Amino acid sequence: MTRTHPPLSVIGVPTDIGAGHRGASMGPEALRVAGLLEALRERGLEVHDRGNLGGPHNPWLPPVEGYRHLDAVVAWNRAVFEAVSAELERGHFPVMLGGDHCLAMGSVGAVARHCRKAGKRLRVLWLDAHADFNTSQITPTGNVHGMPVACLCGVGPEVLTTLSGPAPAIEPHEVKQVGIRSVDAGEKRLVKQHGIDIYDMRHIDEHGMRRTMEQALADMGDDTHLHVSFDIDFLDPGIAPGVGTTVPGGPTYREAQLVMEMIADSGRLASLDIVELNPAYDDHNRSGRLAVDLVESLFGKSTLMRD
Ligand code: HAR
Ligand code: MN
Ligand code: MN
Ligand code: MN
Repeated sequence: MTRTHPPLSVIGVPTDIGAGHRGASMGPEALRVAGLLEALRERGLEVHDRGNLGGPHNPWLPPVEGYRHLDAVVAWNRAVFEAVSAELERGHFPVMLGGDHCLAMGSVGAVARHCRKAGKRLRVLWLDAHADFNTSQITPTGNVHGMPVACLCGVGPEVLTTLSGPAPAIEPHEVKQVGIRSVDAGEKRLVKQHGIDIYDMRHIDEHGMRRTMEQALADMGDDTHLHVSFDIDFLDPGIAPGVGTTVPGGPTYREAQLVMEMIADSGRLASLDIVELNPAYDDHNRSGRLAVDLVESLFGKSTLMRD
């Protein structure tokens, strides 16, 4: 299947400011070293590497009122929001290279604001082991990478919930989560209360990945902007050890390939985060290379010609 994408703008976000382990700040370079840009160009895409954003260094402090490094998280996300907004404005497809998952507040915030202005529908597909729906009251760690989905839905500190404007960036029904297998006690109550569609590993075990992805990608139309937020810890740690927070029992290589292929076939993909790759935990950049392999499928690489 041949698909046309607008030019891609690749934006490095070299920070671990929201994480519980140091090292995700090296993620952007590991993805470049694994050949991400070349692989995308090989797909026939026009790819611009915008280099890396800058922001505060990680002071590695304990939580203050339930947040670690809140001011620095805000600074990084303002930079992400501005950069992604500028790329969407010029009609490009933004690709964030994380960096920890807190950056999705800036990227999804910018995408959501763009969709409202352009009259487009938004679908956020959150591929992750974690629901990332914690708040300062219920977080076991204070790490803000465990909070971006809540903040995007308007649940969180005002400095983060208003990044993209006064209203919540997204409505709960706009996000679908796949691969989830670690949700904290208080977080379980919150995701239920907000009605987040979570296709957890049990759902995948019972229905299979094909049916799961049909459900997660259902009801999109020509006017839908699909944003994929790909947390590398979505993948089973046996194939992707290079993350700070591994959770056993994730999707296999074949399941992950099918996820990417089905997203590509939807034809709606318009922005992407690749987050939480932590080279300090990796094995000779194995997880970085796997991410590149999967992203090739996400942009339509397949074994045979299909249509
Ligand atoms: N739920 C745990 C917490 O809030 C762990 C969150 C880990 N998050 C990520 N991103 N690695 O999904 O601390
Ligand atoms: Mn995450
Ligand atoms: Mn995760
Ligand atoms: Mn709506």
